[in-house]
Amino acid sequence: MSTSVKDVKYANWPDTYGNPEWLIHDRFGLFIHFGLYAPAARHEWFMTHEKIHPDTYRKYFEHFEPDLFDAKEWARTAKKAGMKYFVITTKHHEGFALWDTKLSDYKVTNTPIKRDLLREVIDAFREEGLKVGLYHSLIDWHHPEFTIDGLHPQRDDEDFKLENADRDMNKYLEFMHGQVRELLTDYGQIDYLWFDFSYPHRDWGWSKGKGAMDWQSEKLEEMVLELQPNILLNDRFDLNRGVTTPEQYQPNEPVEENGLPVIWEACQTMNGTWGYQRDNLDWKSADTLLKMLIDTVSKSGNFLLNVGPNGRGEFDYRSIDRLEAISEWMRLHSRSIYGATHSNYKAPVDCRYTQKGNRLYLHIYSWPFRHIHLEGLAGKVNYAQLLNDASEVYFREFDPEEVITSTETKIDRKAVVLDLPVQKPNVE
Ligand code: FHN
Repeated sequence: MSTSVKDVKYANWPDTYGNPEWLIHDRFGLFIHFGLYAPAARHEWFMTHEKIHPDTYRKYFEHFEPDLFDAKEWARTAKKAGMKYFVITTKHHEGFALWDTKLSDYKVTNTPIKRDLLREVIDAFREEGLKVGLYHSLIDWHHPEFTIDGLHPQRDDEDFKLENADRDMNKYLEFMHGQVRELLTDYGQIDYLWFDFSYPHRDWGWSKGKGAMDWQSEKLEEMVLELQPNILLNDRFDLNRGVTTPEQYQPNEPVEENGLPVIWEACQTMNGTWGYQRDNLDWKSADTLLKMLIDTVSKSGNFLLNVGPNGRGEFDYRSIDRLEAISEWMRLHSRSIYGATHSNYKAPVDCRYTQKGNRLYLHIYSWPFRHIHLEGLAGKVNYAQLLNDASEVYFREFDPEEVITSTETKIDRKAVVLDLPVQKPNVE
């Protein structure tokens, strides 16, 4: 089933874009949201949601000193969890640059930490063999020429009109394109550029804000591909092509458009927020995150799992806990993820199939199983017995019409590996 990306036509991938083969093979990445919002510990939109005036917000700039920051530790943790690429916020909507930009004083090298943290992260993750992805916010709440729009709920329309009256968006665009140019010039090969975000965007139905024309997206894309011809791009600068990155969304089927597969990536949080939020109680379990990873790949997607490091520069213990559980499962079963995709077979209830070539991986989501009718492959199977007897069970492909009457399954070493879920309960 899984053929090389060169052999497949994708609905959202123009010939001028780089070859997305590594992305489609690697399947699992780390999203990192790190900025001035981290020490505030109330997630990355709190400046707007809590109506904080820029002058007040500046104290987070003046005191930004993630003293326990260790990019190598971040990279080791991501690699151990089985992640093959990462995407880090170079600048989020707050406008703060995590690198030593020459185009603004609102940058990490002007804070007490004084270091170019983006360079340390890129070097450390590249050293561990992960592909380099950069998130860059098109929106900028700090730049004096960025025209505020409906994304700033703390001001009503009259405020916007007053505030924007003397702003020149063309000056902001020169700045924004210039910072993108810096990122794609000064940090070696960048594998993936992740813009954020536009309204209206694809079919997500968001109805206000800026879109491709406002960003001069065609011109931006031309510059990006000139600087880094093999880079992969997402579609949030509203060109509706490139990696489709729906927001915390799990489709029911593999994502297609006009009968062609779409290259897509689910970006998901561990706890409902992207930036660090200390008091958040909405943490997903490792089991849930694993099932989301498997579910995404079973629908031919990638899974970009977010961590929001805290103000000291560390991954929160709750993030570490989940990444460690995922790393153990990936140690055993990453072959059912890397290079795998959806299957044309219909998985049994509460199971998922991922398939790689003629090898099918059955992921069992819930217990206890007594009998499952494995449509399209085997007949009635007593998985409980099988799982008890073997840590790995090979099933041969059966003609869909063939039904095995016995509870035993003819096993020969042909097509299918049954991988165990992360917890193998005692099945009586
Ligand atoms: O507003 C941002 C949000 O803070 C976060 O960065 C997510 C990540 O996909 N993108 C935007 C919301 O879609």
